[in-house]
Amino acid sequence: MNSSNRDQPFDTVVRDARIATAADLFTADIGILDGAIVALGNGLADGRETIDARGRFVTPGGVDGHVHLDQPTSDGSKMADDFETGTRSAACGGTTTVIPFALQFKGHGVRAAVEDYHMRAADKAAIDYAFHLIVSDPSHAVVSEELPKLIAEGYTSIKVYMTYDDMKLDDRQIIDVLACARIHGAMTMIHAENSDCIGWLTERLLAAGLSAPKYHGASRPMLVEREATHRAIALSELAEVPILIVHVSGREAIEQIHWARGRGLPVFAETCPQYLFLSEEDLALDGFAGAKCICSPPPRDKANQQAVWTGLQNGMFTIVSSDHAPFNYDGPDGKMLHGPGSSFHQVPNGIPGIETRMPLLFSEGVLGGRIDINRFVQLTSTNAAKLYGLYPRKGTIAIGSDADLVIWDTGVARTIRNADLHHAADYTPYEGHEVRAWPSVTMSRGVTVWSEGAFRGRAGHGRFLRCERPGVVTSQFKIGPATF
Ligand code: DUC
Ligand code: ZN
Ligand code: ZN
Repeated sequence: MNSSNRDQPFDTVVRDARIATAADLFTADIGILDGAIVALGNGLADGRETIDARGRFVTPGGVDGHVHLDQPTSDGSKMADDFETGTRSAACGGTTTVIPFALQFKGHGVRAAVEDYHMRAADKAAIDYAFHLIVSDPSHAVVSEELPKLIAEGYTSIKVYMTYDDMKLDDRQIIDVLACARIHGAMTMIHAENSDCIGWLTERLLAAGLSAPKYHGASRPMLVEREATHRAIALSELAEVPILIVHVSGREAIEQIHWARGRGLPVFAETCPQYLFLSEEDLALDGFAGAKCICSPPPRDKANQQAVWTGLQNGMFTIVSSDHAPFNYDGPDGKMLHGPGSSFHQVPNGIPGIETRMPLLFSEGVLGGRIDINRFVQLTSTNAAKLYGLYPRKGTIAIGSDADLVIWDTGVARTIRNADLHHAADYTPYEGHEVRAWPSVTMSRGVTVWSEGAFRGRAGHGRFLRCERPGVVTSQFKIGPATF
């Protein structure tokens, strides 16, 4: 890095970058002014700062479309990361935009959740952020008044749950939300697991004295996810609106998505690193340690891991998100909320992974020869920006886009250690995994937030992003009064 005088056309020039977008790979200089990319070309004049990227891949900053930060819970647990630590960790792993969830509590409004969530984020985020809305109580007032206004204001994605007593919707309620999403132009994300099957299986496991963390997997087998995935698809077909099935864990759910696409239905799919890099063996670790990997759906067997990799290769998956849902392992408000050795069904669901998402996929996906770098960019950045109405401001390297960039270091093997990560959780499920790629530099709107192995950003740099109505929704259906 070197500095020159102030009479420069650019604040920063990233020189000789091997630029990878969702479609292209080419070498050029990137000229940055006022936080945006203003020039791409060879032999650009120096900027006030020049960064030599010769021989290195430069990708758009990651858009992590599924993270939970400082999300209130109803069971007394507490997320380890707030907006400050969560976005710091994201930046250090190459992510420059996060989309966490403003959660509606039953009996309360969605707007109240949004206002509360803005207070949690303000002055804390180190990178840019938008909000999804979790709708747990789709009353008439919510679907006919609150959601339409919120969608128009830039909250254009909604998550609904088919399980968890405090959040689940029945089929009729899901249809109400989907119809609202269709009319007003929002993307609906669906957590697809059959709640009654999980309840029945859990009761039987506990009655048999089977309560160790590994039985979390037995309480939520693929059938449970497969049935709910199929039902979610059917409901979206009825409402004639695109959906995204989130955190898809294996073959049987993938088969349902494949089936839906064969019918021409606009069904999108997300998977997460835990379904590529963790398995049921991690849930079965000695003692209570398997609780570190309790998330839903659970990590499956190795054959399912392979099915998920194949889905990344053949286009079945649209995005790879972290589903960062950080709870400490030790302590009274995390995985041990009900004490060490508590039953699997009392353990808070979720694992940390916001910082490791991009390096793991670059390393095992791109450098491991499973996907090319364009597919990596699609899965980690571009497609999320498109699904959630942030493209082309985010998710690409183009003139006019925000200068959110990652310069990759692909030369050095590195072992993931929680001590080296920047989240506030007291463990990583990827402890000991070796990666061969890590961001050398992360830039958020032209500002270096990670370089030379240190966080260089600041709390409060991150801005709230109002999302456009996603093109994949509005291009399919005319926004306007319902046709039925
Ligand atoms: N679903 C999520 O999306 N995140 C954490 C837990 C869950 O069930
Ligand atoms: Zn979920
Ligand atoms: Zn989640």
